[in-house]
Amino acid sequence: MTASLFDEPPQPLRTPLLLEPGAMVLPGFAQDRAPALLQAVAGIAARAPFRHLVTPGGLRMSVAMTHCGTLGWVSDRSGYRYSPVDPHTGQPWPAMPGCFAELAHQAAAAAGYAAFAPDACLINRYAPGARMSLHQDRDEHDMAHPIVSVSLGLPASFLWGGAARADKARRIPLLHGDVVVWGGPVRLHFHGVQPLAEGTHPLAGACRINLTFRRAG
Ligand code: MD3
Ligand code: FE
Repeated sequence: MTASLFDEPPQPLRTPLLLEPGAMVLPGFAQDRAPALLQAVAGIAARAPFRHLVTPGGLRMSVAMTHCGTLGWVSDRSGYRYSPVDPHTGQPWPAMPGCFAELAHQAAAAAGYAAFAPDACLINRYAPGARMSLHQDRDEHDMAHPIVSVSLGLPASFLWGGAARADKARRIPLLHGDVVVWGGPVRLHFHGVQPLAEGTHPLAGACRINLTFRRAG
């Protein structure tokens, strides 16, 4: 008997995918640049260390965060806001590396957003067990700008909800090198990340890194 196409195991869909109008998945868009991106993350973290923010309600977030760009997202008893200074060091956040800005610009353009120029990159680090509960990103100044997210390292199960917190959420796998562009009608949708499964990634080790590029100011 000869081998046929139908003997192949089913492959996951790895072509650009419109989750819904405004949410475009670009599978593997950042894969070739992942080593350079991870190296840049290490350089940023050497100057602005990863830290676990405490919510205004007093809860320590399981995800560790740092930032680069002219603005970074901070949290304290008075609430969430963007700040030009890292409260941990008293210094400005590290500059956004050229490879970051270039990737964000190219991914946004591929999803139909011309001239996206982020001024902030939030860097999330998930260890096994870390999660992000359903929330909206609403601290940016102008919601007309999209958000570009880049997943690196261990895979995650992303929770994709709707305009209301109670809307049913879908689970979307996000793998190393995947990029998603979120904007327009879904810019204020609820979303989250399920607890990260145990594992070790050849480049990133026992963690997942997520970059979100924003126009915050
Ligand atoms: C949909 N981060 O940092 S990235 C966050 O994987 C955040 O670390 C998640 O949610 C992570 O705020 C998800 C995907 C993402 C980012 C921003 C969005 C999806 C979004 C903003 C609006 C709608
Ligand atoms: Fe978010």
